[in-house]
Amino acid sequence: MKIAIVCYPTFGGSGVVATELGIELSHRGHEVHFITYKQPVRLELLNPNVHFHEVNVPEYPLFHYQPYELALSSKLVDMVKLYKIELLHVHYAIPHAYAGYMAKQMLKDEGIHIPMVTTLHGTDITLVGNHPFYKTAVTFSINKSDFVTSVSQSLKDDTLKLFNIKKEINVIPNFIELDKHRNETLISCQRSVMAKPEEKIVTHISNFRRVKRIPDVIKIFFKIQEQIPAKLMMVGDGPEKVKAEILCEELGISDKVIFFGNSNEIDKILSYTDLFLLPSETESFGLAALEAMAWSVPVISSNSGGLPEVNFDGQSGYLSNVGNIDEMAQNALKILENDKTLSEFKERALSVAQQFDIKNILPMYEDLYEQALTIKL
Ligand code: GMT
Repeated sequence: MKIAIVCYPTFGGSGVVATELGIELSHRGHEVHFITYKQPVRLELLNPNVHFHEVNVPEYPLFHYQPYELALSSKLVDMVKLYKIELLHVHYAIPHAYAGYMAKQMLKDEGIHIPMVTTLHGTDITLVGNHPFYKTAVTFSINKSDFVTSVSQSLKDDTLKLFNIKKEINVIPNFIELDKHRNETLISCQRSVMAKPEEKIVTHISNFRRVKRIPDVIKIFFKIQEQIPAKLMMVGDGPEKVKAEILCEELGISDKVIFFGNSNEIDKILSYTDLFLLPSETESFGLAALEAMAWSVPVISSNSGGLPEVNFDGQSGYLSNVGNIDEMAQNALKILENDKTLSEFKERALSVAQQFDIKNILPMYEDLYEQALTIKL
């Protein structure tokens, strides 16, 4: 099958999911065309089934806002015609479903019918898409998609609650490539760079936006390090990072916290991590938690959104109400203080992650694509 994938190519979870999906589809013989404004971070281009087409948005002084949707829909039309692409898969509704619909209409005018699958990821529904300034167009473009998927049941429920959706929403959870984790060689990374042998390693990875509740991460860690020797790895970058550094200084724990910024060495960091913290305000899925679990890392998270669908309470970690820092710290210590308990949690975290192995999830997308190709447009 010839598939075009549209996504945000940056460090966000939706771009990671779209890229990993495209790569795996290419390994299974599909021809995959990434149509994005930059090369996706995890994309491997030395693969004959993977193509990358850059969406350029030329600047012009008249434009206060650059017309990205226009450039994207134009590029989609041109690439569909040039490569005889059979299906569009757009990730993140805003504005990709809208641009995809425009491309479909332009192609229809030329007698080319192409189905579009839209995957909803989270903030395109819960934070941004729901804004009154976007809602009309987001509702329209979801309803105009031929197939709609959401990454969790919780996101599906939110979508149906917040928008007037007439389409069936198929839940296809995010996934992880477990083989990659097993085969990874870690020789170049030394645990000693991060912590002393007696110190437990606690990690948080995100885009440091308010929704991640970064101050909670620091405060939970503060309570952990009061009881046991520990270090905190803060991986990622975003608006809350400077405030987080200041909070560490105020709490007198700067020497116990390493801020990595955006890192390409996430796997190495996770391979030495003992506990992952994700106390988010909301999280449609929590891909970062799953990535940690794939490295046998238990997770302390909030119980909001789709997190209970990924992090199983008492098995792969613990869940608490948003903002309940005391309980999260107590649960963290319950896991970390005893080596036997820690190793049991590590084992179970991996076994929960195995349920989300790409091998189990990818056929769900392939089935949907097959159905999409057979519908009358
Ligand atoms: O909001 C973000 O953190 C980024 C966003 C994205 O689109 O990159 O993440 C959302 O999609 C991820 C991949 O499906 C999910 O794992 C995240 O839970 C979700 N974020 C939120 O719902 C806050």
